[in-house]
Amino acid sequence: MKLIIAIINHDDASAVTHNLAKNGFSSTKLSTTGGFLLAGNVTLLVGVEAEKVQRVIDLIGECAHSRRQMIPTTAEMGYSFLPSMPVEVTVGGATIFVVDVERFERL
Ligand code: 2BA
Repeated sequence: MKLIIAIINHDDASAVTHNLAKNGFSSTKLSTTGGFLLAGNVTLLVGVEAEKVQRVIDLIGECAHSRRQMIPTTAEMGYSFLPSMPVEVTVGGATIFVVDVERFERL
């Protein structure tokens, strides 16, 4: 068994969890915060048999879209700080980790 940990955009979370449920996959949704943008995102936990991992990743990919986001930065000029200059970053549709599950119990 594998555990899929998928970090997705908050705005895509409902569509992704609905798509998973519609196709028979359970998921748990956690409210998380990205360490770089410090913006809210969503982390999904999905436990599945190894042979279904790619199917789950495909279902997530159908609903999780990448976005371009402007973030403020502050440029330093020796003795003072310039006003913040926005920089654009691309936030991926989903960041996915797949890890082995040593033991799974439902009590
Ligand atoms: P954040 O950490 O808020 O990062 C949001 C986006 O900012 C990233 O999108 C990336 O485009 C950019 N970014 C992140 N760190 C950067 C840096 N040091 N320098 C320049 N740009 C940077 P994604 O890569 O698609 O990541 C989306 C979210 O997925 C991240 O939100 C974080 O919550 C999670 N994530 C990404 N890689 C991870 C990793 N290796 N481990 C754990 N979580 C990760």
